[in-house]
Amino acid sequence: MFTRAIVRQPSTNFASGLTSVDLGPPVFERALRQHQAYCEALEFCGLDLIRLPPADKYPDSTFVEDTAVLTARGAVVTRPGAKSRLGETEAIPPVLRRYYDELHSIREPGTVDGGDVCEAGEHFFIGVSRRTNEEGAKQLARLLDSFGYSSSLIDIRGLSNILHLKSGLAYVGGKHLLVIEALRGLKEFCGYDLICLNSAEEYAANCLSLNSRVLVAAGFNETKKELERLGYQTIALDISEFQKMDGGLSCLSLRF
Ligand code: CIR
Repeated sequence: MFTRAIVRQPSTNFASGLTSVDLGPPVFERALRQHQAYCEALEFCGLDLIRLPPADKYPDSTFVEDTAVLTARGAVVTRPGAKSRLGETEAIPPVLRRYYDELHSIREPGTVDGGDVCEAGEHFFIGVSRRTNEEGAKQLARLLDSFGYSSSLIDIRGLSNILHLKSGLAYVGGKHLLVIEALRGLKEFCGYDLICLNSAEEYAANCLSLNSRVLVAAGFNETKKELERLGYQTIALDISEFQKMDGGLSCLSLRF
């Protein structure tokens, strides 16, 4: 059960952030409206929001998920893999100290983006990606182990179509994992029930399970219908402007 989420409104220079997709520049006013609707959906799911001020110095800082890994038993401040994003973590410890007795952190030369970390109950999948290096992934695995969680590393460096592990994988509840085709055959997912996305809906893999609801990107109706068929209550949210900057639903908050 989540009770809180950290969010950060996009800064005015949000369009100068990093992106690898070719969907055109985001429209700032629309991004603000979409962010507001996202925040309202989190509140509807029972979360109290902690709002960090927008930071012009860091155009990607609205993707606050990448700055920490928060669990019920411990918190880890990450070390994002993109140089332009390293300073984003400075805003995190002052907030987390209110809720966690001890904060851990990823140390140089390790790098971890929170978007590469997929919690599935007592187990965590950690992506080794263009952002999260092996050293960072191993540091995180050791910290999770010290909290009493198991983890497995999944190397996605060979997949050019996803930035982070959670761009292609989501845990939605029970034994259900939503996966893109390229990840479905992995031995690490043995014992889970896989919901495989159709190729036109792969962006919808980054959905967000929050208490009794699943947030799904709007416009991906097959995925939404499949989740509903399996008994999940969904909320569709338009996040087109964040998609243009390589982001998805999970990236916009840190839930705990
Ligand atoms: C970046 O490239 O770092 C941002 N434009 C997008 C980060 C998305 N974050 C996430 O998936 N957790």
